[in-house]
Amino acid sequence: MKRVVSGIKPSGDLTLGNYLGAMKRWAENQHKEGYENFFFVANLHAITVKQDADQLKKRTYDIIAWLLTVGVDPNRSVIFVQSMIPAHSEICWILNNYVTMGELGKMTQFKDKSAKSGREGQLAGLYDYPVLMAGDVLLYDADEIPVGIDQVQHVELSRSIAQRFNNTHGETFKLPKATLSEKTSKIMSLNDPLKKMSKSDTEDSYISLDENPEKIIRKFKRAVTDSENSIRYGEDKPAISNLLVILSEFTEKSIDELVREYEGKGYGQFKKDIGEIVADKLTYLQQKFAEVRNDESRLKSIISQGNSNASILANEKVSIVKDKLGLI
Ligand code: AQP
Repeated sequence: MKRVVSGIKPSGDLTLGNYLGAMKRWAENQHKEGYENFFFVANLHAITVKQDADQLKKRTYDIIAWLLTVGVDPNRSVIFVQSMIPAHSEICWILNNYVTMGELGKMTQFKDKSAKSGREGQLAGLYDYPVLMAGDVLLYDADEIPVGIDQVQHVELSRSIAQRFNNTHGETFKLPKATLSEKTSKIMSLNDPLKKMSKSDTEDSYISLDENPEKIIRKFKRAVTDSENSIRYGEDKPAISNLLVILSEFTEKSIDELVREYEGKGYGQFKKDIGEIVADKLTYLQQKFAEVRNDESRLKSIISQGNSNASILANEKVSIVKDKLGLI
């Protein structure tokens, strides 16, 4: 049995990137034979950037409700909240002693996110984020981590940390492997196709899952395009390629099929169609979401069940680690 572990930060409204790159795949992967899935709300990761407390709490339940909406099934997968399992914070502190400042300083996400605040304003939590992430997966002996391409570097670091601990104290952690979906590993920003679509970026750069249809259609209409008015997939057409990937995910048609369908048609028609198709599907999902989100007592009971299943493994791992280190 292979174990899959992955999380989402409640650091903003969920985007098409989170949906296509993570949640939709998580739901699909549940039906693969021989896999055991653990999905969590990474709220401890979210506070590495300033958050409003009420918003953070609301978004935590929103993520759980979105997971259920897109088909993550609590009877097939363990769904839990990171902050409710103290073992995550505990293992992070311990693993901090198996990673160097040099390694953490090289992480691209830290460099990108801290660039805005300058060296003096950089938070230690943001710097340490990859160690918390290593703990998240090592606690559960995860085999596979389905992530977007931007997170691969962090999974590699988790492997190095695990390897280092194992070399010193004997076999303790399984070495996790990042798994990428070919097409959706990186959904790009609508106004800069060289940048990842991110929930904390400017509003017109992403589609949030709770966006109304008019706004969705408008944002796609305004999405940047490439030179030469033809619908093709390729490195020289990053904006159109990104839109083709999105359309392909929403229509279940292959990129080749779509390229053939749009031969001789212009960008205007293409972007209008994508806007309408995405708006339709999201409106349908939003209706489902509203029902699921409304039943907060059900959400709480799913979280509580998931927490209790996850805690068994997490606590066991922390206790093995503490024993090896002589921590009583
Ligand atoms: N644009 C994307 N394309 C493909 N996958 C994506 N993911 C996020 N954005 C894209 C994947 O979603 C999972 C959860 O991500 P996260 O919310 O925990 O962190 P993130 O990757 O940092 O997401 P954001 O939206 O960019 O958040 P902020 O702006 O707060 O940093 C991960 O598997 C991620 O790869």
